Amino acid sequence: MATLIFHSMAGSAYLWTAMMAADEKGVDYELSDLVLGSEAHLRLHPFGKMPVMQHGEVILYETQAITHYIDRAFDGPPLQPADALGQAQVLRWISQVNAYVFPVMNRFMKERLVRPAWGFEVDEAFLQSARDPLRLQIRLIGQAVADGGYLVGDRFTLADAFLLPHLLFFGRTPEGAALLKATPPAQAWLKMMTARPSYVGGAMAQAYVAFHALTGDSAPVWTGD
Ligand SMILES: N[C@@H](CCC(=O)N[C@@H](CS)C(=O)NCC(=O)O)C(=O)O
Repeated sequence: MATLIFHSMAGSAYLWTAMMAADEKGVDYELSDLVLGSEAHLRLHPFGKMPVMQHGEVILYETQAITHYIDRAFDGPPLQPADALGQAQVLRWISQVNAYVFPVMNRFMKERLVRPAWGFEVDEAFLQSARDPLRLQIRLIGQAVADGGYLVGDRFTLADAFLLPHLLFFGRTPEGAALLKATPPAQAWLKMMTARPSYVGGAMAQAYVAFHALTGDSAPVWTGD
């Protein structure tokens, strides 16, 4: 049995963040598929979200808590700086991704690519209202990674693992591709992140390639090369 069990559906962006943290740390894990909203799911996560992490007797939900635990409980490269400001900047980015990036980028990508592919109506008003926040977000990301290459400092941290799934899939939309093209540091960050062993061959990379078959979009397919 693997050291960690992630209870989740395989296509969860937050699961991929947790898996990336475990891969970066060198901790093995397995996926235990859950049925969204089932009794078993709600026993593990009272708010019905995913992923939930299990480590022996320890059960944790909320990806920030899960990844922090993985970083602190196991040997391996630290995934957060030790100094107060560096750690605060990682926390600030995780909060920024959870509060602002995820709700806008993820929904934009779904409205723009997934809903039309499934034949559902698209919320054009949302797409319009998201344009300015998205421009701001890409500008802030570009500024953050311009110096050290990573969101915080010059090495991979949990902040990068939180942002990656959202920027990666947003980059498949025409608007995301255009914003990335206009923001070379953000594009360079994506290229670097998708070359990491913790991405290549992992669940996020597989979902990313499979996504092309669903949406047929023409954005570049990051496979780590
Ligand atoms: N605050 C949660 C958010 C997790 C979350 O929203 N996960 C999504 C999948 S990426 C989910 O559970 N979606 C199912 C739903 O909202 O019904 C965390 O950090 O773990």
